[in-house]
Amino acid sequence: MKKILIANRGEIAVRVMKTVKKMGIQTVAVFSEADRNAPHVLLADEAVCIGEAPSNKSYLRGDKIIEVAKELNVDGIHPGYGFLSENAEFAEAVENSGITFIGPKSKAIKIMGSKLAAKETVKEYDIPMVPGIDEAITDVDKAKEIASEVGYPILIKASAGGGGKGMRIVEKEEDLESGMKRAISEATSAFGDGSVFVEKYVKSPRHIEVQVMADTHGNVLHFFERECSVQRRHQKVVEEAPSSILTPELRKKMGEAACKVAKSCDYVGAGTVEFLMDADHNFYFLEMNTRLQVEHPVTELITGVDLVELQIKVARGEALPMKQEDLAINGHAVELRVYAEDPLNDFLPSVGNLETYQLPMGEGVRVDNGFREGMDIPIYYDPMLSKLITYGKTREEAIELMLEAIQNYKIKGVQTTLPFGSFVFAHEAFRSGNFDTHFVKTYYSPEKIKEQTAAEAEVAAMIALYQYLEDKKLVRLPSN
Ligand code: MV4
Repeated sequence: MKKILIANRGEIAVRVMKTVKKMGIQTVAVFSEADRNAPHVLLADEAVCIGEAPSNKSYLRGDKIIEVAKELNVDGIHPGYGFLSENAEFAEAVENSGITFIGPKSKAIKIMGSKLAAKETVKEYDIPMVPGIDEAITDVDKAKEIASEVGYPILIKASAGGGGKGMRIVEKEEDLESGMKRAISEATSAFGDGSVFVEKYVKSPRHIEVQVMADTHGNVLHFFERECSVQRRHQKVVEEAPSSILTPELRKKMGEAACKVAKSCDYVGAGTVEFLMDADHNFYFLEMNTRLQVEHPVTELITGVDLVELQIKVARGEALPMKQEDLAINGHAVELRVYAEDPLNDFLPSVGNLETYQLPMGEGVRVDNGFREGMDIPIYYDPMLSKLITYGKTREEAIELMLEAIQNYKIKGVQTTLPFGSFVFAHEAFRSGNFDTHFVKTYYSPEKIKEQTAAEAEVAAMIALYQYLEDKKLVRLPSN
């Protein structure tokens, strides 16, 4: 491969290009009219405007992107995450045009895009699943039968759903009929597919996912787990690797289960197998994401591998250059997604101009960033500015570094999730490792950040006053 087109924008386009360049491969950026001066455009060897600002006129225009790739003699297309990354038709169209799609075959994308097809596919592989039914269900009596077998509360899920969309908890039998009718009609209008199924509702789950990578020679490796239990409305905000609760035995079991999920669909490339873990540390397969994930850096920091480099190598047909025994966890990494959103105002997007934008630096600090001082944040896309990642020998060290890095990240002009990050990483429940997916709902309110800001402002005022009085020689504090 001599030339790779990155079909994405923002921090992930920049991150992918860094590795492509490191490998001595030429880079092609595509961009919308809103992104003319964006970092990913300036970093690329070649850059082509593919349309107007809205995603459906630019970053989602698979046909246009393939046309550009053919014109510039591109050998491979890296889709990043979001946009076209899990679009089976796009992956197929890329391959049909003689270009390598840096990702799995469209068959695997299609299977894992449907929760029911995924369950069906992994069935014979002895993967733990949440008790329930693994086929589309419309009959209320059948649903009642399953529900009384597994016990209430139950969860109705849409097969085509994702990220929590189309889920409905049912507490008792008399609510099942109306719950199902609503779930089916919601799924039909949201996804054009009304298939729903029923599972036992796991009450206080933790979200633990396993990074896998497969080559075209039948090798599948896992790169241990990430924990992403701190979410709000199914949007991850804080991630870490490894999870603070896994034992080596559980880690091995989950890693092996994840590899089996990958094998079940002839997976190639980087993928993530999501599990739920209940309070008794039972784990259940949920779904597989067939892309490089936002939170992949925490895995890179604890394993020392460059996952994008491996993606490119396996896409070129090379065998994975290591064995499972060669992989080990070294240290601990935490990540905060820095969004231009206002944590004091229901996390509404806070777009505007980055009047001040200075990144924290130092040993153990990594910032995967897509912005520069002075830039406007486009309203058209996901408002994530960057990912702040810190690495330490221990979890405590990584968390301390994170709190320091948040203080050293200077942003003016928009509200961000940085203060929310300080709240999470300073919180006793997070620090002790005793938390689940209800963390934000249980502990967070805007007042928590207001209190924090007020306390910080008080300290700042005291320091300023002291300095003022010192400068005027009005006070002398005892010194030694
Ligand atoms: C569940 C569950 C409890 N029980 N399934 C949310 C998104 C989708 N990936 C699956 N999800 C869940 N499935 C059963 N049987 C709870 C969730 C869930 C959740 C999962 C992971 C991370 C955060 C979550 C927040 C709320 C609910």
